[in-house]
Amino acid sequence: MLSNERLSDGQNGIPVNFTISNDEFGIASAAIGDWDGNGYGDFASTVSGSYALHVFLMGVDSAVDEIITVTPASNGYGYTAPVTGEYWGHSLAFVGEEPLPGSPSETGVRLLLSQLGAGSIYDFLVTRNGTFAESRRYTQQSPGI
Ligand SMILES: [Ca+2]
Repeated sequence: MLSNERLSDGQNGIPVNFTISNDEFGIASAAIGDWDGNGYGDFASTVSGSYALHVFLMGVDSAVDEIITVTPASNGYGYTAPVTGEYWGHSLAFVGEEPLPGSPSETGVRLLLSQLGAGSIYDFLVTRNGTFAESRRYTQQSPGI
């Protein structure tokens, strides 16, 4: 291991009081490559208790340069917000970086996110300005599943 940094409230670029006690901050995380092209690997992480998906753009000395947050209230989500007992973001996987529809010079990150309790998997294309360029939900009732 070349480095080991803890990211939590008030450390390494995480604002004070960014997390909430028992909110399941970081329950799922995924490396997303170097989305902003600054030479440092970036990652995404979920907060299942408050239905948030954060993208952390990393910088020098494992410090967070920027945090991009999307939630079910963000533009482009398109589905009913989860309710208590539905663990939105219980697991997370990075699919890839791809051009944004209608704005091919910009890229978004495509992520798969599960919603435990609701039997759903979401396929999101997240933008740098904290919106969903695409949002799809798959359930047992989806065609082909
Ligand atoms: Ca980066």
